[in-house]
Amino acid sequence: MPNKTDRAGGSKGLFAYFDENPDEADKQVFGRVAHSDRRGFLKGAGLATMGAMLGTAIPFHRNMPAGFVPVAFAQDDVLTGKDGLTLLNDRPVNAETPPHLLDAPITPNDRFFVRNNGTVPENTSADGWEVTIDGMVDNPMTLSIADLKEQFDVVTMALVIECGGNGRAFFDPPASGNQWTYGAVGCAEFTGVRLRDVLEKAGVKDGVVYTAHEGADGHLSGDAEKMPLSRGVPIAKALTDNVLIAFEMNGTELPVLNGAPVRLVVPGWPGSCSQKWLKRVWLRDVVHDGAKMTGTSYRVPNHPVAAGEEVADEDFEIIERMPVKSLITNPATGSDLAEKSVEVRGHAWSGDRTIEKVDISIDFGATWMSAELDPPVNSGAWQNWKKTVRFPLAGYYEIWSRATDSNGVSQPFAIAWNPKGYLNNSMHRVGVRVA
Ligand SMILES: Nc1nc2c(c(=O)[nH]1)N[C@H]1C(S)=C(S)[C@@H](COP(=O)(O)O)O[C@H]1N2
Ligand SMILES: [Mo]
Repeated sequence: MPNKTDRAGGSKGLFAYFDENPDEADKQVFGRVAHSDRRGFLKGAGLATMGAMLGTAIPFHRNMPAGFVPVAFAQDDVLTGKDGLTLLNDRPVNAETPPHLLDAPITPNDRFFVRNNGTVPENTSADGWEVTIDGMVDNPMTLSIADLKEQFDVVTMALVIECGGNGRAFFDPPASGNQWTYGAVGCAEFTGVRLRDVLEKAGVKDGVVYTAHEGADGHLSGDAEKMPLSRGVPIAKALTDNVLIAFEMNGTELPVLNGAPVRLVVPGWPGSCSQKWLKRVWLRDVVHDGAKMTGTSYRVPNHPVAAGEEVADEDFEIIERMPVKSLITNPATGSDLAEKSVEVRGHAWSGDRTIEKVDISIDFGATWMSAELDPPVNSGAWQNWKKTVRFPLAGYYEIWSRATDSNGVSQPFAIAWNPKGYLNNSMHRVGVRVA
């Protein structure tokens, strides 16, 4: 098997290469231009060539999601330690989890999605790693991971991280960026110390407005002066008691792709607030203006806009809490069900709020049934729900789920369009055939 990364555009990454110059990329990867579709095999065309590369046919190719790259291809090395994730981009690495692989109440490390904006740091060893707390504090501090463990209460909490762009794939007109469908979300048990305790020890000065987070990852350009991502949160959010500086995930060290050896976890807010490979938390007297804090990044219009409408820069506001949402993790979409009844299961979450109810429909929303809903195991965790559903006849059904949160807000049928495709919390629909 040739080394695709070297042959197809060096450090650029296969996906970028196919986007920019599909014909040339096809030629380099396959030795000729793939038939028909100019977008190359990664976009779902060129299955014949994909099969040829594998040296065999792909009988179930119809089940392969768009953008899916067989793990047998060289790119699997960018997803080391991950199981069944769909790679959306290889540089930076972005991979989501198919909903049925998120069925467990706690997302295992090998199924936790990956959203990188830059390159993974070369050294992610806990030895010698330090996190600096500075800016508007009385006592700036530099702490090793051992210091964090010794000087502060160590807590374990189940916390949801969801990318602000989860669901972007369904926007029309399309929004640029990673085409996440459902799986840029997970809920893992994180162990760490409360950011609040650390900030209080450092002494938060009057007049602090915002945190600014910095990580050790590199900018894609290779420019050491540039950061791929540096976001922050209002100081009040940083001081809530479920915001962690985490050094373990599900009882073991963090996977490198998920921010080893230490990351922030800011549950309920866009995943981009949860800085990975954390090096610094800087307290500022202004709203942080780091990489991906300004322009259209993680910002949405402050008034309703029509699909495709241009929005002026001053009309954007920073996304804070994530909206109410639910996910059906059983059955998997496309399933053939042998029985006329099935246990429908999934999770639901809503930013800083709790979920009050989850309703299920199998008749395209005409009637709804309440699911059994568990309370969150702690604030910031998603809630598990289940409902055994009986289908009256054989045939095709869609199972829809709709969560309602503690403020009485439910998921919409349709997406409120915004230019960068954030915050799509429309109902999850799963299609099944009943025998
Ligand atoms: N240092 C750093 N932290 C980061 C990012 C990044 O690119 N660099 N991506 C952010 C974004 S946009 C998201 S959605 C989450 C994803 O966390 P995960 O990759 O562990 O799933 O990490 C956030 N933290
Ligand atoms: Mo994100």
